[in-house]
Amino acid sequence: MTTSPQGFTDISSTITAELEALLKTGAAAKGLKNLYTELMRKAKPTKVAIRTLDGLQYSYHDLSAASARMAHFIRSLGLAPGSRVAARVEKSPEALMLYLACLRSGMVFLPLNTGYQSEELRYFFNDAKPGLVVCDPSALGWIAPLAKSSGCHHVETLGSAISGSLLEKATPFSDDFPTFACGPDALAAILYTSGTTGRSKGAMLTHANLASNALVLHHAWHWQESDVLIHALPIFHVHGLFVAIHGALWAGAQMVWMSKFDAGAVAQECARATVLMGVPTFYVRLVESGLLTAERVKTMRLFISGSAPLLAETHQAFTQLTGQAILERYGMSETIMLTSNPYKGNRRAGTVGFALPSVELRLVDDQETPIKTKPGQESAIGGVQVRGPNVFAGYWNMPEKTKEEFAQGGWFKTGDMGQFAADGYLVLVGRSKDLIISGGYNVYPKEIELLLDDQPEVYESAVIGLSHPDFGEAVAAVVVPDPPEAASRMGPLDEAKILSRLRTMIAGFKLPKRLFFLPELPRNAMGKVQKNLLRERFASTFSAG
Ligand code: MLC
Repeated sequence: MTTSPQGFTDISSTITAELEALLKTGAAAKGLKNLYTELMRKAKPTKVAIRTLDGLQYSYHDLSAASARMAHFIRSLGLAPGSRVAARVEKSPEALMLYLACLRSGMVFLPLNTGYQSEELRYFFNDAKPGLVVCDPSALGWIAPLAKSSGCHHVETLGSAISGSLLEKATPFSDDFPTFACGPDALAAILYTSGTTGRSKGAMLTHANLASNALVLHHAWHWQESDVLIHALPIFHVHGLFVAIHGALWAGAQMVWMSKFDAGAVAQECARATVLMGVPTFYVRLVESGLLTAERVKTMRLFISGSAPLLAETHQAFTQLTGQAILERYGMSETIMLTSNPYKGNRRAGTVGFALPSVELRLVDDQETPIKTKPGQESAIGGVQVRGPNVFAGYWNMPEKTKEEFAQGGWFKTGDMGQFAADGYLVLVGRSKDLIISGGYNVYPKEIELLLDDQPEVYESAVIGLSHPDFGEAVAAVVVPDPPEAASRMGPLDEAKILSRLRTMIAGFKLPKRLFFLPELPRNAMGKVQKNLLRERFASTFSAG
């Protein structure tokens, strides 16, 4: 079954016409030349684009001028369009300017989580071969040698307090830059996502992928120039970088910029903003804070949640407090946004709504045969597959992996299992991939198991996700010591010793929050570890406080 743009019927013809104009390259059509141009089309130069909590204001002219200077600087390094620019920098308006500079100059932006440690960065640098690496000044000492050993000759710094060599070196350049007409299929960004084998894959997103999704969301969520978005997400992932920032810029709207999520600060800004985007943890913490009331959020028109499942109880508690229903949507790095609950209709808890206009969505059975659904009847459960202008161009340097992830006819296999409710809402019911989503970050157990298995005290391990009141799921590991009989003697000291070693190897959000020692792992007749039994056994670890 393929869904129609149910829930979006009032805007789907406008979107179809605008998308056709945007994506066609013929002389008569507008034709997408560079995403940057589209993002700034509605920008009024003197309007404030970003306001920070320290009282700094950046106009649209400031974004354009600073990104022009950075674009000139990047080009002055001799980097050709298509070169990768890796950024492991703290969130700041200048970091956004760097992203815009990359778009304008035709570079491929490679944003990296600020929690990534040296072994993670070594892999990304060796795989993507960036022509320029930009990092926080405090990390230069260890990142520069890593970049150089991957063959990168240019390393600059960018600090969160308007500091760093990138800004110094870009300052002398002109604040006017002719945005490069790279065309719709040029790569705009590579986003690394871990995988079931433990090896990260770089999802390649084109200017057309990003522009088409921004256009669709602009209409689906009724963005207005008068909107004020509370931006409290990190800007190294699809959610904060593309969904949130593109939404605001495309509309010529304003962002209130927070370096990280803080329930008190967000609640305060709710008194004058209009839109908030967050992961479920944001909403759990906002509900817990007790700071939100209908009166406090009366200027707010839209609360959006994504990147992880929002519990129905959080959805309901939020509505009870504020009188507003959170709009849950569904997406991933490879596809940007796929579905959304309706803006005008019923935003139903526990569902991710309908396929967005231009996105085709189907469910398939184990044999990859599309599941047929009768109107008015709930469908069978199946693997979710998607197609559309938003679907990425493949994994960097991994043609075989890319082929595996697409079914015949260009359908991308999301790895999620879903079911259509009788009235067409999509409900996600599980994952076919072994994946944990903690506070909106994806963690692939295999990556952590490989590291654990390398530890001298460890014979083998199984990494699982356990229900967690704040993060939704939290990473935990069950470890069989070497020798297995030592399990009963292992205790908190061993746990701390192993975790402190892992802490230097992986970003903090991937670090298991608990280790359990067992003499053996439960296996089925085929020898496969039965993680469901481990999840059951340790289910109350975090929920019991
Ligand atoms: C931080 N920590 C986490 C964590 N975030 N642990 C597990 N899961 C997380 N998500 C750990 C840190 O390593 C640290 O450990 C401790 O918690 C406190 O760190 P912090 O920085 O103070 O945490 P906090 O500010 O509370 O951050 C929690 C959070 C943040 C939920 C606000 O993680 C966040 O902003 N998440 C959003 C992720 C996101 O943007 N995802 C979008 C992916 S795109 P220690 O041991 O050092 O104290 C995508 C597609 C789509 O999925 O559809 O959107």
